[in-house]
Amino acid sequence: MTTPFTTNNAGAPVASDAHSQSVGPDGPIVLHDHYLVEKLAQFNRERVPERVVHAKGGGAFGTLRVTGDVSRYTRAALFQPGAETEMLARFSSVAGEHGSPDTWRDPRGFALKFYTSEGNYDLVGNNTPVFFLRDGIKFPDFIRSQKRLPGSNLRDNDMQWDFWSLSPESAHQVTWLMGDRGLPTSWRHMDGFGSHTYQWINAAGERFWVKYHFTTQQGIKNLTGDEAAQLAGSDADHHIRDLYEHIEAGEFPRWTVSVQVMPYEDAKTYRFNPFDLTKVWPHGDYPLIEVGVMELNRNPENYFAEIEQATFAPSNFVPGIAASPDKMLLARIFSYADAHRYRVGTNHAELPVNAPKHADPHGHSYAKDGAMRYSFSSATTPVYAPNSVGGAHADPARAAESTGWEADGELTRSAATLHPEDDDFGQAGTLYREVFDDAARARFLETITGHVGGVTSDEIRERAIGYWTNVDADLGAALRANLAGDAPLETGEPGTASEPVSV
Ligand code: HDE
Repeated sequence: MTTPFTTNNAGAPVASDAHSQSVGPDGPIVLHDHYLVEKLAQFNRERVPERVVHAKGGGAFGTLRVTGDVSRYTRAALFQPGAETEMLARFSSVAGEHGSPDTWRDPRGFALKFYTSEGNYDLVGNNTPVFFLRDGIKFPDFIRSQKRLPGSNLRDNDMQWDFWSLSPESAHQVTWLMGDRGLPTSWRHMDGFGSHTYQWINAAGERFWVKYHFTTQQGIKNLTGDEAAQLAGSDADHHIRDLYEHIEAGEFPRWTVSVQVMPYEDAKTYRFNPFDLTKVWPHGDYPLIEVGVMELNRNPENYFAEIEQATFAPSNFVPGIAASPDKMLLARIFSYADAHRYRVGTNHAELPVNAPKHADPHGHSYAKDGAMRYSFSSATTPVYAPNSVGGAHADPARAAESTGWEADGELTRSAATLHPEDDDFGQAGTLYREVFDDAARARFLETITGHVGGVTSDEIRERAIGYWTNVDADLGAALRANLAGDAPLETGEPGTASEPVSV
C-alpha cells in the first residue's frame, strides 16, 4: 500500500518523520529545521484551557423530534409539531479536572445545542432540577470551596461544609447530591433539566414561564458508593465509554422531553418565587406537558474539535424563547459567552460544531475580523447598520422578547421575600421525607455521615449538623449520634471519612 507524503502546515511534503536535521549524526540540531520547530511548537499549543467547571465530559450528536403540540405556548420553530432538529449534547461532572474519574459524586452537566432553522438554541442544564445558589455573585466562591486548597492542592471537607452550612439556600441541591442520584450509573440513565425558569412567547406575543424536563427512557440507574469508588479506580472514563460504546453499537439513548408551563400572571402570587433556582415547581401545581423525544445517535468524529471546543451559552436563544428574572440565569447569560471568548477564542462561534446550520449563517451578521476569522461577506455587503444599501436590519419582534417582563422598584442588592414559602429548607425536607424511601434515607444518612465526618473543625461540624437538623430534625439527631459514634448506622461504618464531595 502506498501512503501519501506527510505535509507541513503549509501543505508541502516534509523530509523526515523521525530525524531532525543536525550537523553530522551526533552534532547540534539546526534552527532552520523549520519542520522540527513547527512540530514542537504545534504540540506545545495542543490544549486550550479546560473549562473552569464541567471540565471532564463527553457528548454526542442526535435529533430532537417534536411529538406533542406546544405551539400555543411558543412560536419557536424547533418546538412546532412534527419539527425535527439536529442537536449536540455534552454531559459532564462539575468539580473534577479534565482527567478526573467520571463516577465521583457530583451533579452532572446536561448541555444541549439545537441547530434550529432560526439559529442555535442552547439549553445548558444539569441532571438536577435545582442548584446550590440563587444569586450568581456567589458562584466563584462556591466553586473555590469545592475545588482545591491553595496550599496543599487537596480538596477539603472543611471548606465544602463551611460554605454550604453558611449558605442555607444550598440545602435542596445538597440533599439531591448526597442522595442516590448523586452517583448515576451512566449518562444514559439520568434525567436532565433546564433547571431555570425560562420564558416562552407564542405567535400572538403571549408569554408563559416554563421549566424543561428530559426523562430518560433507559430508566434511572444509580451506582452505590462502593461501586462508584471502585470504578473511579478501575475505569475513570466509565461514563464516556458507556455513551460512546452504546452509540457505536446502535443502541441510541432517548429522553422524553416535556415542560411545565406556568401562566405569566401566576408568577406574582405563586406560593414561592418561581424564579428561585433552589426550588422545583411541584408537578401537582404544574403538570408535565409532552414536547417530544431527544435521541443521541452519532458519536463525534473528533473529541477535541467537536466536544472540547463546543461552546454552550445560555444567551443563545431563538425567537419564541427568552430569559426569566432568575438572577442565576441572568448572571450565566453574561458568563458563558465571556468564558468562550477567553477559552476557545473570539471567533469560537465559527467552528463547525458551534456554527449555526441554517442557510447563510454568517451572511447577515455585522460581526467581523478578530483572531482566526474564517468567514466573511462579499465586498459589497455593508459593514455598518443602519445603512441605505440594502444591508441586514434587526427584527423588532425580538425586542419585546428580550425585555419581556415587568420590573419596578429601586436598584437594590437583596433577595427580599415576597412569597409565603420562600424558605431554604422546606423543599429539601420534602425530598428527604417524601421522595426518598426508607432504604434511600438510610443510604443518605450514611453518605452525609461520611462526608461531615471528614470535617476537622468542631465549629463547622456543628453548623453542618444544624443544617441537616433544619432539613429534618430526626435526620439531624441521627447524624449527631452517628458522628459521636453513639448509634450504629443501618449500613456502613459510622463516622467514616470519605472523599470530599464533588459539585
Ligand atoms: Fe455553569 N459554567 N455556571 N451552571 N455550566 C460553565 O462555561 C456559571 C450553572 C453548566 O458542557 C462554564 O464554558 C456561572 C447552573 C454546564 O460545555 C462557566 C454560574 C447550571 C456547563 C460557567 C453557573 C450550570 C457549565 C465553565 C452561576 C445548570 C458545561 C466553562 C450563575 C442549570 C457546559 C464554560 C459544557 C459550564 C459559569 C451555574 C450548568 C464558567 C457563573 C445553575 C452543564 O462559564
